[in-house]
Amino acid sequence: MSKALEGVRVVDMTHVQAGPVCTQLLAYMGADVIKIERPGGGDVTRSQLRDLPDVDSLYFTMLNGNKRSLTLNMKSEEGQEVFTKLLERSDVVVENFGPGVMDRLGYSWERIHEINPQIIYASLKGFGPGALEKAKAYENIAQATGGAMSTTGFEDGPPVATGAQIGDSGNAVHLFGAICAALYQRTQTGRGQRVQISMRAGILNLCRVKIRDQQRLKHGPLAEYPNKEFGDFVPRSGNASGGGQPGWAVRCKPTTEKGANAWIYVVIQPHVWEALMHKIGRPELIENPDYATPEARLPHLQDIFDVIEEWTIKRTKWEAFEELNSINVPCGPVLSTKDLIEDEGLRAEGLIVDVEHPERGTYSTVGCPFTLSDSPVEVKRSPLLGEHSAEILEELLDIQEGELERLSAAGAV
Ligand code: CAO
Repeated sequence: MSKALEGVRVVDMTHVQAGPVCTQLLAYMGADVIKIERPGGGDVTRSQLRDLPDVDSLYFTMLNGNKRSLTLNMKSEEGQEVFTKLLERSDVVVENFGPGVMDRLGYSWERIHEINPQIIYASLKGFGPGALEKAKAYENIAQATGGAMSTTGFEDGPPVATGAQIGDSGNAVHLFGAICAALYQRTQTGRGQRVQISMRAGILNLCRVKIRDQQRLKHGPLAEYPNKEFGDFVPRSGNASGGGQPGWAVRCKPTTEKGANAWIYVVIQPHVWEALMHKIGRPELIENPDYATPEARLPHLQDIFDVIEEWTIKRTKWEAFEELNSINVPCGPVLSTKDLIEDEGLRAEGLIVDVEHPERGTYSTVGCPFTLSDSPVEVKRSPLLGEHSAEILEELLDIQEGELERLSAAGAV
């Protein structure tokens, strides 16, 4: 069966997390992704946070599946010759270097566009034009500057970064969507174009409801927030739901000694109120004027979730989930990373996948988060450093005999 992006060649200049996750999605969709890496060490994540000595780290392997690796010294003349030829024969080039790196290498957008007017040149930076333009960025810097950290955590505690890598992997998804849109437009115009995203822009997009609430503040306190007092900015609101239906995390019966994740998140939709109160054995609250309508409940949400917790604490999170789900109450157990990696259902869904690696043996990775009925994903291992150098040079660049040795001797590959 064909793949959605079959025939699309991607020159992957990305490193660390944000860029590689984007190009991994392109590869999952069938694009031929050629990862360009510095000879010797390659992507810095190959050797970061290693769990096993001398083999590519999980940090690297889980972000670079389904790609081919070509080592190329971009600071050598020969390396640049090869790179230019690659650009001529490719559809997309993606990079997430620090500000100005591509220009310093001699590959500005103008030059890339001149080399191949059909190529799509996608860049991810920390920040867009303006005061922060020249600053480098990592995940939590993006969360700090895009509105996520100031709105995450509890009112009386410090700003908190989420465990979900919304700045890196989250923005990889934004960039993936933008590249696909540019590829589609090219089918109509025949032209490539420049695609740019900043990590902060992506976080801001994900903080849309907080910017909504910032504007609502002008008209009074945010009634659905658990906070008692409001200043002139959106406060941290713990586990309150960001949507129109109130929700909260409540404790359950621990099944392990520590019970750190013995919690369930419960949302109270107006039409499940009655069934929920019957279920937890508090039918007298159904018609109580302090609780009977969604508006009446808003100032009492903490009391209501305390009452619900009196019920959940006597059940494990899965028992509570089953019972609440049986009456259509939206809820979800708080699952640990251990819960997730051991979840047989996630494996059956193709979301946790085991992959064979020649140096580290079997490792588990996260599969493609979406499915296309005409483009099945086969998750493959990440490449070893320079594993496909010879193959790519011979196949794509028609190099002559002896050329590979010359490039290698010059330190270019
Ligand atoms: N051959 C030769 N040199 C190469 C090369 C190759 N194949 N690939 C990269 N390099 C060089 C670049 O030319 C550059 O050198 P100069 O600084 O001399 O121009 C250098 O390696 C990379 O520079 P950098 O600024 O990208 O790297 P850094 O480690 O100092 O910073 C990071 C890393 C992530 C902070 C920065 O790349 C960045 O801000 N990127 C944009 C935002 C981003 O993606 N952050 C997410 C990271 S995931 O948490």
